[in-house]
Amino acid sequence: MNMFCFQCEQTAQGKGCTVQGVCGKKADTSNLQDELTSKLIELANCAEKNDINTELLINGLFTTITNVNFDDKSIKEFIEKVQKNINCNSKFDIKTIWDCNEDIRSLKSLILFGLKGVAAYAHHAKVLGYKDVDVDNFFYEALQEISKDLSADELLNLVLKTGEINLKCMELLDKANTETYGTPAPRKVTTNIEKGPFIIVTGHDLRDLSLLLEQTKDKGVNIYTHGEMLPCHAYPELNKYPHLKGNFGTAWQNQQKEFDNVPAAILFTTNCIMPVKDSYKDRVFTTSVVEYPDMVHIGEDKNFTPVIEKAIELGGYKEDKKMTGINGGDTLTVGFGHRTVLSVADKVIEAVKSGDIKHIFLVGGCDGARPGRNYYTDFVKQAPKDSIILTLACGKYRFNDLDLGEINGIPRLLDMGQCNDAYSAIKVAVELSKAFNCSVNELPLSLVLSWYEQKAVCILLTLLYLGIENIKLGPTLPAFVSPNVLNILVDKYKIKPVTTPKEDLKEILNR
Ligand code: SF4
Ligand code: SF3
Repeated sequence: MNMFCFQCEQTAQGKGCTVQGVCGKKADTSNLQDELTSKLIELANCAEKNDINTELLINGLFTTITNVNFDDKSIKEFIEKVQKNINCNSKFDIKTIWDCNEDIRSLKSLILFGLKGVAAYAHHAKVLGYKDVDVDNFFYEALQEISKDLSADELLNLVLKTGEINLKCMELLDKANTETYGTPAPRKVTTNIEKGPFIIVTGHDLRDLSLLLEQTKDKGVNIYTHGEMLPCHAYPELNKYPHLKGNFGTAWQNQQKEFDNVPAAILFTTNCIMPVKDSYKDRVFTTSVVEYPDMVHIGEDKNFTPVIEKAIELGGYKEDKKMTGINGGDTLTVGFGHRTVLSVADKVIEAVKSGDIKHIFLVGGCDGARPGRNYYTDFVKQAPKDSIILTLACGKYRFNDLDLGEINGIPRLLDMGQCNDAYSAIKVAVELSKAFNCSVNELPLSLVLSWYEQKAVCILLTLLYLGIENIKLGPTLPAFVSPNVLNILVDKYKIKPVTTPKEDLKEILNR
């Protein structure tokens, strides 16, 4: 059976997966995801805008993100649900986009993949009771538009509008997270694991973690974050639970090794789930839009009893276990969201003015399995001692256990949070540009980004919408960006692929 998917960074031969996904997605799953996307476009084209349809669009798009759902049965059920709400004869097949001329295909892909990322963030806000009418309406508008015959200029405008809407959506999620769980504050998190039963929670969903913490209170089961859940330790309403102990393992692509025979239950709240190995398949649980064949799925009632019982049955490690990050450190510091960083803005501004801080780097984005990502570790290690590094998302596991020291009491490595906390980095950059009375592009600030899946795409579109120039992007450029579209990005935004840390640092610091 054939398939076509080129939405993530690890796509086969840098062109597209056509037989089976490098991520492990089978051709029939990929084709079902295409069918679901086609149905969502039909729904956007003819259904009335209401909460039920909006939720179908958001959750449907989220389902098709890389490493979210590998379960044909649940995708088929979702397609049926969408079909029931389509009340006109509008037919659309996503394959017509894959077959377009390469520039139109490229622009429509940027919109569709970016929209998937926005859907993930909108989903997390919605489960906390937060929504924004402009964000919700854009799901209908963007899906309608990409099914039309539009010019490259019209599509380019829609690409930037996707970035604009994502900014609104990240702002909404920031509000949802902080109003619900408090303002993140700096906190040290251990990578060591205490003896006794434990649950590893991975993904991005704060509400799932909060509900699990409540359900495990006084049960003798400890909770450890994994991957993009690490920043949860910074939220007062989450870290108030003494049994939220620390962080297990590193970024998503190491899970098959790190979960091998682990004596704990593992709960996936979102991506990135990889094909589940036999050695731990009896202890993997999914919830929300994540599903994997034969794994127990926790439904909307969020009754985590099977997860808790499994953790108790497995019993955890017999003795405390020392574990480290990839550079050997066992302490990670989190909690430098925009409110914390801006609370010491005068210190940062003073240090920049006095020359104690010469440069600020944002080294952030996704991690991934392919070679070439050591670039980010090396970049941070080689960054001059009078620079500070802001970071976010799961790419930080390449260097977040390094002790980079401080400048005038400000830690040199500031973890701003999950990928959606790119919003924090943007807030900080805008405030600094106001303080220095210049544009963001004139600040001594450089963005060195790593991408993997579609949330990184919407963040990139937000940065382009804001007119941010000179972004360095790696480890490779998206396969869905055609040479002509790349030329536009290079001409207009001076976006560049990463080369080597040495070359890139030289170029940035001499600019
Ligand atoms: Fe290939 Fe990525 Fe699509 Fe998986 S998500 S099939 S690896 S392009
Ligand atoms: Fe990571 Fe999958 Fe992108 Fe939220 S968990 S950033 S890759």
